[in-house]
Amino acid sequence: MKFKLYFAPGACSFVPHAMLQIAGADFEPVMVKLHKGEQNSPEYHAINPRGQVPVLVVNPESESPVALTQIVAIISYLNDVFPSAQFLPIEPLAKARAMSTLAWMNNTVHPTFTHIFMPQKFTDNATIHGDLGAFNRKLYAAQLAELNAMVEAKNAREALYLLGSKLSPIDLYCLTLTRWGGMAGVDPTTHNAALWGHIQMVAAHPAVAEVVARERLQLNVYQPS
Ligand SMILES: N[C@@H](CCC(=O)N[C@@H](CS)C(=O)NCC(=O)O)C(=O)O
Repeated sequence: MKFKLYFAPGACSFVPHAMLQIAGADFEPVMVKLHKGEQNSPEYHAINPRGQVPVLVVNPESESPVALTQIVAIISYLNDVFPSAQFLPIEPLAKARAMSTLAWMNNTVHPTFTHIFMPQKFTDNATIHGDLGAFNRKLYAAQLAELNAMVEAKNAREALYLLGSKLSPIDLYCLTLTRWGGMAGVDPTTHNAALWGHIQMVAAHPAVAEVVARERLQLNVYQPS
């Protein structure tokens, strides 16, 4: 089976990008330059009318390729298609708990950052963009602290990854959200030490390191103001 993944460097699409690499999937990564607005072009809207990454195209060379959007759905699909990667637990309750964390990351933490990075998506009143950013920076810092506590708890259990011995999409999403923290004013080296240590370990996984290099990511993007 072949795939095409539309991704943007450093965006949430990192999660499926790394999963495809870890699984050894036959896929073509296609870069979308969000800063140039490529996601709003008619060509890209023909692929995803919502103008966002990621999009996973299944069987892109076939007569009926299927474009799948939404990270949580893509994660669930890749978990089913690549069972040997053991991305998610098999036991129903453990799997549901993993999905619960992923849903929270995707529907709460991720949009909190969007309020900081793209306030224009939430109000066209530019005079309140600063306030929106400031308020959501505080929320985001608290959410990263929650992730840090999750990592501390898994360290106390002496587990390698957040779900145990296997690298999961939760660890990958942690990497993305922690990087974004740098842009939101949270220095990962002085806050959330456990989380910072964890994402460096995740980034050193050979398949993840390949994707970090392909997307040319720097893990710490914090710049003091
Ligand atoms: N809920 C969506 C969120 C996707 C999303 O927010 N993508 C961002 C990048 S992290 C994007 O494409 N932003 C460009 C835009 O909205 O213009 C998902 O899970 O796929």
